[in-house]
Amino acid sequence: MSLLLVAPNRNLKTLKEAILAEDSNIDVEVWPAIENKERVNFAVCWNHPKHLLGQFPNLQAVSSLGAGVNHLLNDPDISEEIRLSRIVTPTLRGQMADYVLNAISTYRHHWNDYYRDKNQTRWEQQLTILKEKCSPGIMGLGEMGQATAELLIKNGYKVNGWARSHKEIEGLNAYAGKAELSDFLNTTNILICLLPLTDETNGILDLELFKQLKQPGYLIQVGRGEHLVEEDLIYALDTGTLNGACLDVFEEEPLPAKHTFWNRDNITITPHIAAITPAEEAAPVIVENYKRALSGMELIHEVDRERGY
Ligand code: NDP
Ligand code: OXD
Repeated sequence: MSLLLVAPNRNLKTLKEAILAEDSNIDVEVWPAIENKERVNFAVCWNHPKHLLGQFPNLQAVSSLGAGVNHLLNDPDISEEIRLSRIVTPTLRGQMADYVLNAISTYRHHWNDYYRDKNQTRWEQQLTILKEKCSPGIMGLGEMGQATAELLIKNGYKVNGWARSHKEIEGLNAYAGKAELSDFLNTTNILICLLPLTDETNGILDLELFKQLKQPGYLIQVGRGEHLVEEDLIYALDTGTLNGACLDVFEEEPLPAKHTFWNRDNITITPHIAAITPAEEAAPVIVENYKRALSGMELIHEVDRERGY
């Protein structure tokens, strides 16, 4: 029996050590140097190569190394009977909430303009956008969305939130389902996407949606690249429907050097770092789920395949 770690371009040494510190009896394999494919029962994956997971005849469960699971649900090599899970930790929630709060402050205080001005020795005062004029609206009130809503509320923002089901969060104006989407958008001017990527949410961030925001709007996109219709974002920025955008996730990652987003002053780009699971927090969850998978128990943060997240 072995546990496989797969994450191209990531150094998995620390994670392997943290797993072994939890339980030194576990046989940990790190892709691509796999000694025995037959022995792999559990895999932990991030950006795993196509057709890799079909090579392990005794695979019982696969965990995402992060919170998102679309890369696992979309993989035809993971058969229906293989169980799926994800890793959500307090630090991950906290990082996401901090990222969004910081993105809102950066926008309100025009920090990006001042960084550019400094490079050109330019002194140009701008009016800070008052907190009272900001209505952040969070799409998706799951693990990341709820933590983000709570931090924004604590920081004095009037926050709207939208999910599939109605949520009771103190201080939050909650909206639910397609029927209440327009009302949610009409009262929001800083839109934060924290939805999972599913058939229903693919391409949800389009021009029609941006036009329904309280104008002018601002977009913070931390969900998945495929939520956003990229050309609609450019059109919305060019026509003043949106004032700007802060993007952490992209259809193609790394974002290609020739991509038009790089040349836009009103688009802030970060390289998918809004929240990253620390190895020492991921390891106990991985070890627990490895053991649960082997004994047929329900996994921590097991994915509901039917629901798609
Ligand atoms: P969860 O699965 O915990 O929550 C998903 C939320 O979205 C739920 O509130 C759910 O509603 C809502 N939702 C799902 N489908 C719909 C729909 N069709 N209409 C309305 N609401 C819907 O997800 P997480 O909070 O863990 O993650 C959110 C996103 O953030 C994911 O895309 C993930 O990949 C991404 N992420 C990005 C990171 C980064 O570094 N950029 C880091 C971590 C996560 P309900 O509660 O009613 O089920
Ligand atoms: C995640 C992510 O899903 O980093 O955890 O996007």
